[in-house]
Amino acid sequence: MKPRTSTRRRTAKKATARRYRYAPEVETLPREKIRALQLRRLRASLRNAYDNVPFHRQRMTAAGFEPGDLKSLGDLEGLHFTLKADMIACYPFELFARPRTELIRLHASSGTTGKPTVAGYTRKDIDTWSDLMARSMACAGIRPGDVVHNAYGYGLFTGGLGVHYGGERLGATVVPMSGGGTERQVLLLNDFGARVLTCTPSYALAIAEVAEKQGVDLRKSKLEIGLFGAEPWSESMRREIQVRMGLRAMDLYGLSEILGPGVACECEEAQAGLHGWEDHFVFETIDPQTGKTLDYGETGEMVVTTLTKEALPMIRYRTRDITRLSTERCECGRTHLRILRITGRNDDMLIIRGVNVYPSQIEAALVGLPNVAPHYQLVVERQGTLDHMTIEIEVAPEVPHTAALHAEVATAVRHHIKSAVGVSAEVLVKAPGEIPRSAGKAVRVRDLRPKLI
Ligand code: DLL
Repeated sequence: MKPRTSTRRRTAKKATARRYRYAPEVETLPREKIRALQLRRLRASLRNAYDNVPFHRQRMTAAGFEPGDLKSLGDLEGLHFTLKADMIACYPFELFARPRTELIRLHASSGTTGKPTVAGYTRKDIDTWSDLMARSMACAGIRPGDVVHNAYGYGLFTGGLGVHYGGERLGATVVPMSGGGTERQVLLLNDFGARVLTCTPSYALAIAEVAEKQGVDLRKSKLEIGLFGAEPWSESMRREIQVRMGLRAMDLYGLSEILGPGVACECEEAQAGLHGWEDHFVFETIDPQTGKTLDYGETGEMVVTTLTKEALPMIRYRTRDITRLSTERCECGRTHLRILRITGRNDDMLIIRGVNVYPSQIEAALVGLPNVAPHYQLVVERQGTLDHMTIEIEVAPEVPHTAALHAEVATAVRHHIKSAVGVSAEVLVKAPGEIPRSAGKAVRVRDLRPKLI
């Protein structure tokens, strides 16, 4: 039996409310139209890079290529990669395609050693970024009128200001908290009635922990959505945060060399992979050893080309991020491909007795184990000719701290890691609070191996 008209109308209204989109036409563009748009925009973007950035012009000329030669998206494969090392060699402004006076903002990546990579934005770039962040936030379930508690760091890091401008563009009420001062974060999260928390997943856990210590039950607060990213995190971590905070933890991706946050975002309907906004970027995966382009579905290093950036057009930027791309239909109706969960960065891969392992694999196996808190660090040392790993963990605060229990937990974790990840590691159990907490990107690895010069 058909539902009565009023019920039907109500159901339709509910579906439309659920399917709220920031840019509905473009988010659901048929794939052949996306590709046609990409080709048009790629021509203009290559032209911008060729005409205005000597680095790109020299590389294209060396490959016997001129932007007018581009016939299909496949031709991109013949073009040069841009590496982080190229950005550093061109420090600070040599990759910019616009004079400095046309830039209204600079950001820079932290960079653990030496010089940072610098990103510049024209007014139009900031406008595009705000739109893409607003689109990403809506995709994750955030709505105009929501209170967004933004605990990403404000400053040279793109997280704080990126989410801030996107939230304002969407019509949300943004609380510019930045990272740190965790007790105060808990207080204002509650008092301002935030529906949304934005920060790194590791900082979300630190906030949850402080709230629990203060006797504040965030599961009873108005929080419903967490928009987390800027560092690799696992499905186990997602479950842990969701249970502890009583919200849906959504994944947000981006990098400063390409834009900042808002390059890709998960949708609330599927929560299964990040929709990469293909009207502004071309995504590829390559074999990191050979540089050969891989098919969709194959695991490799993601490479991104910008289509609309004015100040910093980027050609085939090697992100170092390891993932798979999927063009399978998504139940949300969006047609843009999905970047599956990023397992880690090329540079973070450890080789322990011949076994390749990413910190996020250890995290996936560790988080959620009985009596173990979701905080960890991996310490890597050289013992003779072999690399040796110690996993530092904490026991959960509510369990009794006896030497016997610590020994029991260490043995259980060692066995579990060996069977789940395939590596032998020592396990060092620490007391609650002993593993450093971070207000931004967590430091997961302490590498004590001698540096090769
Ligand atoms: O982390 C931009 C950002 C801010 C993204 C806030 C999401 C939220 P960078 O500091 O340049 O930019 O670092 C970029 O962080 O290449 C990845 O290795 C990692 N990363 C970012 N998002 C994710 C994610 C910002 N969702 C680098 N999952 C990237 C895994 C991520 N890794």
